[in-house]
Amino acid sequence: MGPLRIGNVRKPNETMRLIITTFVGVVLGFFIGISFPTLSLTKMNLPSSLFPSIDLTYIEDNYSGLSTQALFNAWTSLRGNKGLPAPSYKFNEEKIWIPTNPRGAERLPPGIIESESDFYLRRLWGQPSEDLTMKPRYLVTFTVGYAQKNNINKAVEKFSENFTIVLFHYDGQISEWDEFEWSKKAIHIGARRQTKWWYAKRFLHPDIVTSYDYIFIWDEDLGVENFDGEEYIELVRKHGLEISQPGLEPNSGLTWQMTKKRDDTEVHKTTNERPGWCTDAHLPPCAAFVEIMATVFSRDAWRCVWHMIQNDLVHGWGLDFALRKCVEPAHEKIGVVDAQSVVHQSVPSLGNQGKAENGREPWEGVRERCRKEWTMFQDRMINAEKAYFEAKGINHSNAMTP
Ligand SMILES: *[C@@H]1O[C@H](CO)[C@@H](O)[C@H](O)[C@H]1NC(C)=O
Ligand SMILES: *[C@@H]1O[C@H](CO)[C@@H](O)[C@H](O)[C@H]1NC(C)=O
Ligand SMILES: CC(=O)N[C@H]1CO[C@H](CO)[C@@H](O)[C@@H]1O
Repeated sequence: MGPLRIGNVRKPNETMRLIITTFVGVVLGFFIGISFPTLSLTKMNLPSSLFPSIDLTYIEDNYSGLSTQALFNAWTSLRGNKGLPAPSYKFNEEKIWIPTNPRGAERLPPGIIESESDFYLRRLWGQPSEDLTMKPRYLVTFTVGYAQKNNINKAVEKFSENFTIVLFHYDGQISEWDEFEWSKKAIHIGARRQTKWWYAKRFLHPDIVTSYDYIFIWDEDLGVENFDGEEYIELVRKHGLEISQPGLEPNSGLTWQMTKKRDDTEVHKTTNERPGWCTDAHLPPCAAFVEIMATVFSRDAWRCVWHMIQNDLVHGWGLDFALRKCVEPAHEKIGVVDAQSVVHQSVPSLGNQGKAENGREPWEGVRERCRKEWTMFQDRMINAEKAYFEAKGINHSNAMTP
């Protein structure tokens, strides 16, 4: 900037330059002003009265306005003020390579690696260590369409503050849910016309949900009048259930005897099916079996089940029969909680998000795909086991359980 020639007649482009320079100065000063206190106020313990006119709400609401430039400015001013040394690189001449680190992160010192995460919401300000006033220990997910909002609202009320609520939206309506107070604290994930298992595979990786003792992966059409989340967990713990579901109240035609609520027990792990349905009393559908509409997994069971979910088999049909491969002994660790029950209302929801083709109703195509996926899943499981036993040199027709 040249010296100002006050009184002189300036050429238009000089006037322009002066205006721009002034403007840039003002903007820069402003960003230093707003960035500096947020980044270093607490650290430096300066009285906040030094920054009397900073409106913190403004910063919060305009977070995206904190440009890289602003952060750079703040950093420079920090360095200037505190005499911080430049980041030291002198150790880096010796390269880090740690094969036991997570794949792809071998170049990092182990102390910096965070290989797990969670769904805890944090603040934009303050000390990170003070963000969380509590860490819910259980996770509940519902895959929802807005049409089922009242049902979901009732269901959410049955889960205390010890549960993190995640909604998977298959119909693109998300902000509408904010009419419910709880929705503002829930996590919302949206992708149109996707299923519960599609979401679960993509957003509930075991390393992401590892903070939770139990994970509920539920449909949207469950009636929960006789259900309470905390009491359910208590029973599941007491009876050592790694994979479970609430008993189904006998309303309409139940598919399986196993999942039917009983009145004389807290929990049951085995049942009598129709004659000829069970080759083995310890195997599905007589034991080691729950359905996939209202499933609850322990952390460890979910770590296994997640790996079994196929990316392309989105309906999850057949998964119920295979859950037992994830816990041992399955007939003791899979069960139905009778003392906490739900009603399966069988609302055709996502089914109606299908596509009408060749004169068929949308749900028909969906149903057909479900059946097809069931067969495909079974085939894949059989082939995978076969390949394993063959590779091991074991006669698999002896070794394999049906
Ligand atoms: C939440 O969990 C804590 C710790 O387990 C427990 O003391 C509290 O009673 C739970 N809250 C409710 C509403 O059950
Ligand atoms: C595997 O076992 C079955 C039944 O015991 C037997 O019939 C078959 O010959 C065996 N196959 C091989 C390759 O050993
Ligand atoms: C939400 C909010 O306060 N937004 C503000 C962000 O900054 C602009 C000015 O750049 C204001 O007009 C908005 O009100």
